[in-house]
Amino acid sequence: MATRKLADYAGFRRVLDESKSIAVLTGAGVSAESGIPVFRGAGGFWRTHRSQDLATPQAFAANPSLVWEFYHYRRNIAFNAQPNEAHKALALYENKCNKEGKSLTIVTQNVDGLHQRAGSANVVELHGALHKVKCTNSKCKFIDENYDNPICEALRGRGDPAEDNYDLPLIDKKELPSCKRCKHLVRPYIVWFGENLDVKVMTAAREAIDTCDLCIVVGTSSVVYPAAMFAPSAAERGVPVAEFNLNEEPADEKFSFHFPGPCGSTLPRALG
Ligand code: BJW
Ligand code: ZN
Repeated sequence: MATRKLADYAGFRRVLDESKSIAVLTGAGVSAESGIPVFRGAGGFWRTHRSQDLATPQAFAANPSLVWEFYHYRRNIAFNAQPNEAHKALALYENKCNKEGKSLTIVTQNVDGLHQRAGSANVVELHGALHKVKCTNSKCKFIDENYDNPICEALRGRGDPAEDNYDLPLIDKKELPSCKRCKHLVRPYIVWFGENLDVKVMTAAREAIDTCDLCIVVGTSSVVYPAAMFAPSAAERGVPVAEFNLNEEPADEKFSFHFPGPCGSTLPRALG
């Protein structure tokens, strides 16, 4: 990448002003300044488990009690978190786009709902949402919204990795969250590793990426597919890609702009 494009706010501004259709791909880093742990690196552990080892259908089948404890912890953090300056800057900019007849779509890998709570309306949630559950009964599969905290009594006081409660007995399936319709066990409505993304969601995301004339990538390590291929595919078509990440180096050398640093500071400056 040419160094002139490092933190080139004026150059980015010119491209931004000319763009008509903006796709914004976000990852855990956009919510880090709201106090939500990222997945990889130091923040990516819950107790002794790597987060990505618990976010699998195999982990849930083997130990639904443990996985629900992990998600109770994650729900508690997300429900109590507040949108930060990066979420707010994106919501404000979407509003500006709407007034000017431009479009802005956020394609997020996050499941915390903070973009919507900041005021963004056009959001595609690639990996599901913490406030939703899905019935595990293959004849039912009912998807429901649920903001209860805790989601069931048996999870009360559980899940905090800072507390010395690692050795509590497992919660019986009958006491874990159950389906409103058929009473079977429900699971978090989250796309776990090895699971396919929802077809409609994937179509909406591809549409945003394939039609954009500017792609903005915020706070993602760009290692999890299919999201990891979105920005590179836009760059392949010659669309400028601007990355905002704590990392000094861009995730892909084809990206046009790189803004290193906390996106709660860099993004409002770039979009303001
Ligand atoms: C800041 C900051 C600040 C910090 N400011 N920046 C092709 C090739 C190889 C493998 C595969 C492939 N296709 C599919 C796979 C398998 C797998 C995969 O990609 N594996 C890779 C790890 C290799 N993908 C899947 O299984 C997906 N399914 C699928 O593709 O189905 C078809 C298929 C299956 C199997 C084989 C082939 C095809 C599903 C992926 C589902 C991911 N789910 C999770 C968990 C749910 C969320 C939850 O429980 O809460 O989603 S995993 C986890 O990673 C989570 C995240 O959304 C996702 C991405 O992480 P993200 O957002 O990038 O976070 P981090 O922590 O990695 O990075 C944070 C970044 O922010 C860092 O860069 C920091 O520097 C930065 N940062 N603070 C700015 N303040
Ligand atoms: Zn059901």
